[in-house]
Amino acid sequence: MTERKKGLHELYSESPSQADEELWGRTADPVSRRGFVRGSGLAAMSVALGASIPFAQYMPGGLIPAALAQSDEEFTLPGKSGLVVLNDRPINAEVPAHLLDDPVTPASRMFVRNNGIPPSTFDVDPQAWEIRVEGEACERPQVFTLRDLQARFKHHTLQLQLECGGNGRSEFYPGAKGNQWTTGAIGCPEWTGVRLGDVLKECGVGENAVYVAYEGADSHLSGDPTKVPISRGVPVQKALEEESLLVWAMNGKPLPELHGYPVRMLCSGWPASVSGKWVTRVLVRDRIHDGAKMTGQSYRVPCKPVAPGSKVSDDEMCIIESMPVKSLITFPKSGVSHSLGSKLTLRGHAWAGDTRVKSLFTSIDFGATWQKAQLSKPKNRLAWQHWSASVEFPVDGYYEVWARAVDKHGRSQPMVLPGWNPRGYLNNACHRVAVKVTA
Ligand SMILES: Nc1nc2c(c(=O)[nH]1)N[C@H]1C(S)=C(S)[C@@H](COP(=O)(O)O)O[C@H]1N2
Ligand SMILES: [Mo]
Repeated sequence: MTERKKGLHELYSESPSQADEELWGRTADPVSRRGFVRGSGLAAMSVALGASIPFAQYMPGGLIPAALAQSDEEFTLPGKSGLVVLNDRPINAEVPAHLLDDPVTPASRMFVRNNGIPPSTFDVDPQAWEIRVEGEACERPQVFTLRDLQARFKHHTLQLQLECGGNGRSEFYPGAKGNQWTTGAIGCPEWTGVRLGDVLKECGVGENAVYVAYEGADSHLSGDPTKVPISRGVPVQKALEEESLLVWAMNGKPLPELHGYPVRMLCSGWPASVSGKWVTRVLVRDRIHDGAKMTGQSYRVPCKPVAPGSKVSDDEMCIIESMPVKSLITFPKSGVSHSLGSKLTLRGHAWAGDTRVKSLFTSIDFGATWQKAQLSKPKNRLAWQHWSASVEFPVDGYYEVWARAVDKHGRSQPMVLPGWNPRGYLNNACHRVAVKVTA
């Protein structure tokens, strides 16, 4: 089962049009590489899906039907349930969309992304954990224990989204190396900690301050102690935002080991790689931070759009800042059967990097028409928003429900893949689920 699904993704990532032809015998437009399902290909696809496709004339080619695209495979990590493992060294696991239905993501449903080997923190004294705040632009370098942070600064609890910059990578063509995230490297738990800004101000942010970066206690995959797995940061203005925190709790409990116990940084709305786990140092830099995975092609996209497959030199790559607008359909689970004549409730979440989602639309005809959904306000800035809708289907058959969010500035999720980039970041294409409507 698992093998077949992986095979399908591989087939499509190598060549979507060829995959279409091999699987369904349909031909795609050789210029745009996008065709529409027709003829015997349509019949073959309907057989595989077990239903006819009423809106087939709008169904783009080169797209794995959602009914076949999503995996059910389960993997167990301590404290996790239902996560799909993408790699076990380092541990990386994502969450199937239907398991992200909770308004506040429980720790058991939070994706895990490690660039190195997590430190063994099971028997550390959390209160005595030390964080050094220093750097060229830090006026009064200091060491704080977690106990100091908790005693000296005001506590804040906020619901904040965390999304890996590479979430959605598996869909890019040509493909990019790295964890083949589908849609599940996102979560929005509630975090408790102190404002990073309060701590920084206590240490004096010099006029020459440019960036604030973290270092963590994890070690490099090679085992070489002189190498750092990851050390990233954000411009000072982002670090000083009210929602940028140093947190010790997730949903009212101590941070789980895999999520950075006992203290992590949290700068929500930007690639989650800026939210350092197991933080040991906070650096106030007088330049753009140049730590591991800040330079070269890491967490960068071409400054100007490029053709898929292009080679882009390092000096033409720009650091990713805010994540783009995006949404998930968390109910129903892809592949459900629904009886004709009754309404189907849909729901999910939407988020927009460091801005807000203005509206959310759903479609049951591959984006030919869209209906506006109900959308909640975020619990606080940088929390995801919940949406719900109810749809009726005209006849029985195979449908895909698509969701499309639009942010405050009018920027929409694309229906096809957004700007190709060498490392496969920022895929915010519409999420879709398969629904089989039975008479
Ligand atoms: N110290 C440290 N912090 C880190 C990482 C890491 O490997 N080491 N990975 C980053 C990346 S790329 C992501 S996507 C998030 C993942 O956070 P999570 O595992 O809590 O979901 O942590 C970030 N912080
Ligand atoms: Mo990430």
